[in-house]
Parts: sequence; structure tokens; C-alpha cells
Amino acid sequence: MTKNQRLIKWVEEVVAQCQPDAIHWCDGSSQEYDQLCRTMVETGTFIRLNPQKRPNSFYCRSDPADVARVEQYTFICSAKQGDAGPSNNWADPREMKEKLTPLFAGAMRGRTLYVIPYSMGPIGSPIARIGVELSDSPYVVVNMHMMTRVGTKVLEALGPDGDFVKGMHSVGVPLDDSAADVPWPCNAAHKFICHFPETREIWSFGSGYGGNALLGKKCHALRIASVQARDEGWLAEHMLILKLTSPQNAVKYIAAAFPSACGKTNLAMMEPALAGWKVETIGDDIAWMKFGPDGRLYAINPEAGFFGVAPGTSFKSNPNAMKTITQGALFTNCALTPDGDIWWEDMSSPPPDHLTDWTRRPWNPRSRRKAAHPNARFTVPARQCPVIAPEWEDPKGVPISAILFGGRRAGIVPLVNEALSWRHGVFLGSTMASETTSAATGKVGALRRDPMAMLPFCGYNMGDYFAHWIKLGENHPEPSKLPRIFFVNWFRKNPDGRFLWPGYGENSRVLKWIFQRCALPVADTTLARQTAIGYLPTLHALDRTDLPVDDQLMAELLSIDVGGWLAEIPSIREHYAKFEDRLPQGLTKELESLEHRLKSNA
Ligand code: SAT
Ligand code: MN
Repeated sequence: MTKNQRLIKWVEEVVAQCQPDAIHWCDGSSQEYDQLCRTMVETGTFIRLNPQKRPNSFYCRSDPADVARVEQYTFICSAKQGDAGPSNNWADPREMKEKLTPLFAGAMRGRTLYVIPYSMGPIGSPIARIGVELSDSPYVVVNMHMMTRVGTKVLEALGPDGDFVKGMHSVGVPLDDSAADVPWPCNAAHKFICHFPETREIWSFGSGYGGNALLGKKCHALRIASVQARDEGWLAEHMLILKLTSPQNAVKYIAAAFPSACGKTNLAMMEPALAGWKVETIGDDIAWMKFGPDGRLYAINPEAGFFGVAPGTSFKSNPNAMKTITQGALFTNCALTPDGDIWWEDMSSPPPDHLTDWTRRPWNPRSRRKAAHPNARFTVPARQCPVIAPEWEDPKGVPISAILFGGRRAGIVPLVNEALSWRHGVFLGSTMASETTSAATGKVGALRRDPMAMLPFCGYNMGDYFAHWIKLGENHPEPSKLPRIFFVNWFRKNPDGRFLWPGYGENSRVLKWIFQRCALPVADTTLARQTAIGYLPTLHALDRTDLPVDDQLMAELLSIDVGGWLAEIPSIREHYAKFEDRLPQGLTKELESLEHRLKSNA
């Protein structure tokens, strides 16, 4: 399959170590995909969904203890602890390899080792990168087929001397002669998701789920790629990319960072409520961005599919996602209907009378538990999305006009706010906080700082990461070509706990304002007023045609809670203090200026 000696030698080493029964080099063909799905139906890992209801689609339930990313077992194993920084778990690379080597020894006995050559980004794009994942999980192969570009064409692009990221993955359950397999093998006692940024390696053990096991996604495209991006002067970010077209057919591309399960997929596929405006999708989770020769920042979506949160997805919240998954999709940890289709919370109302829930138990609307796991997922190729932008695979990427940061914040943070400058935008991103979701194991709903939505995904010291962001802006020869930076919050609530803003398609009203702002100088005051926290829309600047939001509510959505902001300052200071001398001074200055502006306004 390949003449790449580095790859051949590494596969031999891993085979000797993990002792699989068989080796399968993935060619990426649809026959391979179909064969693996058939085999998983036979072994009980997959259920084929009713072909009349959902053609070519499969249903899968994980082990109940293997449902999300495991941040507590995720490590950045850089040579120096200071290079992993305070926001990552760190382990010495040699010690971690010594600890994991016995776990990987014989770990694939009784299983097939799949060699999965993949490209993150369109093959041949100057921004794309190649990785190879060695995994003993056919579930991983099927997902990687949809989420990345896999197979022979990648090996051709790699060539005999090409470089690649090495990812080794085992579910950690060897099958000895007598042992029968289970539908979802995983290792309850040992889970490790380890990154070796200096040698561009990933070792993942014990979990078969999503971001723990599909190594092209968070492990490669964010944690390893963020280190490469720092070294080479570009950005690897946890951002969706959308194309926004105005009624006059003017186009702008927007990238937006929100933490996992905060609505990136919904925004990327939105049906605008505003007549004449169009949103098309480039990506829903990750953006790789490089400055082009013209000085603009160009983004590609390194992925080829969507691994979206299922619960909450409906024809109301995201009709285009619903249309994307009508066929050829994989559903993990959703509920199963008696007629062989899938269901999850809020997909339809009222819920079906009878279901089999994700834990394989009978369920009815009176059951006091959720039918689908809150982090249940669909996997589907991006090309099936009815609003995928025609240029979504353009190898040169799309020029970004605006970068949005946002999270789930019940209080304080207004609907939309434009940064005063690039550095102030970096400040806003670096102080981002959001309520935790079920995309990672642990408490849900706790407010935590999640800078640029990269807290679980930055492969190096976040202080250095902030400095990298600031430097990219400050070194730019033509600052007017930099994307403008905005902060948004769809989740502000009133004192009774109700959302103030209707969200979803109505967010197009905010996108329209952002679009208009990008065409005006930052200091322009026709649509915005300068405040202590940034440029906010004036009361009538947001298009409210046919929207039952009166002036009073609008004012509340755009209000600046000076007391609330002042109360945030010590918590930001505490957050910054963790980065010690790695925190760029520019951010300390931004914090001081914010405090000064708030106090002189108050
Ligand atoms: O990391 S996953 O791919 O499982 C999903 C997410 O957290 O964004
Ligand atoms: Mn994500």
C-alpha cells in the first residue's frame, strides 16, 4: 500500500507490541465502509435502522461508562511541564510511555489492527495535514471514514517521504481464546488520552468514544495542530466556519468559537429568520487558519463530517442538520423507536409512547430518565448537508471577516459586543467563560473559564497561546485586513431563569449587524456606541423586523451590568494569575484598562 518506510516501520513496531490477530490497511472505499458496518451488525455493535425510515443508517450504544471526553485522563506530555501549562494535565513523555507500554502490550490480541491513513483538510491543500491512526476499533474506522478523508489517496499524497502525525489507539480489551466480545469494548480501569507534541504523537487507550478515539479530531486537529500552528505562525481553533450572504449577494465568512455543545452546529447550519439573508456551512467544529499572500486570514475546515450533539436537534432548532441525517448516518447513544428509527429529547413533541433508551431499557414518556444520553451524537458526511457551501473544500480556504467568541452565560454578558481592537478581542476570548455541558464527563452547568473554547484542546501553555494570538495581530503589516472580533451570548436569562433572546434563526439578526460592522471602520458610530466593554449595537441597530422584541427587552439584552463586570475582575485576575510569567503583558494591560473604563463610567 505504501513505500513510506517510516510508516511501514511504525506499523511493524505497533503490531509487535499490540499483537493483533490481523492487520487491515484501510483503502477508504465505500465497500470497506459497508463491509465494516455489516460486520458490526453481525457482532451486535450496530443495529441497522429501518431502511424505509432512515436508509443506510446505523444505531450504536456505547458502554454507559464511555460516553464523553475524559478531560481528567487527557495529558499533554511535553518535555517540560511549563510547556503544557496550568490548564493541561502534564506527564513526562518518557514516564508516560513507560506507564502505557505495558497496557498496549498484547492489547489487540484477538482483534484486527486497522491502519487508517487520513487527511485533515482537502487532500493537496497547502493547509491540510496527514495523520495515520492505528486502531483496533471498527467503530473508529467507520467514524473516521465520515469525519476525515481516509485511504489510498491519502497514502499517495503522503508519498515515500511524507511526514504524518502518529496516532495509536486501543480500546484496551484483548480477546483471549475463550473470551467473547462485547458490543462496546472499553477499559473501565485505564483510560489515557496522551499527546506528545514535540514528536507529534498521540497514544489513546481504553475509550472508544468520540474525541477520545477519533484521533483526527480533537487530538490531532486541535491539540497537536495548535502546537504546529504556534511554531509555524497560523491558528488551529475550535471554531465553526459559516458563509453569510446578504440580500445584495455580498458574501462574508465568519468563524466562531463556542465550547462543546453550545450550538456551533446550529449556528453553522442556520436558516436565517431575516428574509433575503443566507447562511451556508463550511464547518461546524474546527478551523485551521493561515494568512494568505493578500494579508487576509484564510480558513479551512479540516474535517469532512459532523459529529454533532443529537439531543435538542429538531426541525425547529436545526432543520438543515435534520435533513443532513435523513440517510447514511450513524447514531450513537440515542434512543430507538419500535419501528427501527431513532429519537432523542426535543426531536419531536410529544415524545413517542414507547422507546428503547440508550441504556437498552424500555422507556416511555413517564420514565424519569432521559431516553437519549445528553451527549448522544450523530456522525454524518458534511457533503450531505443541504446548505454546505459549494466552496467548502476549496484548498485555499475562505477569507475570514469576523471572529466570534461566545459561551453559555446566564448573566452579565450582552447579546453582542465588538472588541475595541485585535488585542482587546484576544482579551475577550481569553476571559471567555461558559457553563459546562455533557460533552465532557463531570459536573454540568458549572461556570468555568474556557478561553477561546480551547481549554480542553490547547496542546501547549495557554499563556503562550494568548501571546501567539496577540503577536499574529501585532505583526500584521496591514491591521485593517485582520478579522474583526466579536463576543456573543445567546443565553442571557432574566431573573426568572427564562432566556431573553429567542436564538436559533433569529441569531441572523446579530449576524447581519456583524456583517454591517465589518464594512464600517471600527470607530464608526452609525450602528454602534462605544462603551466600557466594547462597541455595542445602538438600540435600533439590530434588525427587529417581525420580531416581538420591544425596546425594553432589547435594552436589557444590550445592557451593561457595570457592577457585574466589576465583580468579574478579581475572577479574571485569578484566572490570569495561573499563567504566571507566561501571561502576555498586553492582557494585563487590557484588564487594567477595562477596570479603569468601568470605574470612570460607573
Ligand atoms: O470531543 S468530541 O468529539 O467527543 C465532541 C466535543 O466535545 O466537541
Ligand atoms: Mn467541539
